[in-house]
Amino acid sequence: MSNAPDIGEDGGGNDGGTIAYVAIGANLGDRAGTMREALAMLHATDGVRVVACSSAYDTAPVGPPDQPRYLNAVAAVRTTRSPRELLGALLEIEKALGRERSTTRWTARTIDLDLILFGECVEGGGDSSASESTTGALSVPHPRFRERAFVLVPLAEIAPQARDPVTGERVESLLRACPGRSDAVRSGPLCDFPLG
Ligand code: A4P
Ligand code: MG
Repeated sequence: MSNAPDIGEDGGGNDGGTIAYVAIGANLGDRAGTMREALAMLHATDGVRVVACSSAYDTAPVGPPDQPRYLNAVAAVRTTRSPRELLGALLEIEKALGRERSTTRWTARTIDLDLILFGECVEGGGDSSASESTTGALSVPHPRFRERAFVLVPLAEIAPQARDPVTGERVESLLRACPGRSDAVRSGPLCDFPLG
């Protein structure tokens, strides 16, 4: 079951914060356990509250072959932090949970936290497929989220009406156009603490 309170369609906050969406993925170790720890750490971050979380979905890896299947989910957070500060917090949580980066892209990982949408913010290649990911510079919206079923399926569960500020498309419409959307298998609830 998802836990999806009323999140404003415009991505703005109704109490001074901004709604942002964070994709959570793992395909090494105790996938669900590490993802739950990441969620709890996100919720405990100054200026960040998890307000909704999708179910976890079991998904086929996109990228190099011969890596385990992923568990994926998306959390909605309300935050008073800037996009860069939020990304910094995500990177800190990944590090604390033992994420090791490979020089090869899209390889197996214990935890991956990607900033998908930050209100209506468009920054740094959010509208291109550039190779910004290796530079560490912020790109929001995440440049590949429109083609990733492992992001759009859980995102559509909690925020079908959220809008991509680059294309103006709603998440539910991006999902309808996304190949592989029916391959994500819902595996159960993820968040194990009360939200809001
Ligand atoms: N960075 C810049 N903007 C952002 C942003 N909006 N969110 C920088 C997150 N990071 C951002 O990240 C590399 C650098 O991007 C960071 O230093 C950060 O400062 P990374 O986590 O090492 O890169 P990545 O996750 O391997 O690649 P990418 O391009 O962020 O993610 P993708 O495209 O989502 O691919 N298959 C399944 N089934 N499920 C998955 O979750 N994930 C990937 C990652 C591949 N295949 C997958 C899955
Ligand atoms: Mg990442």
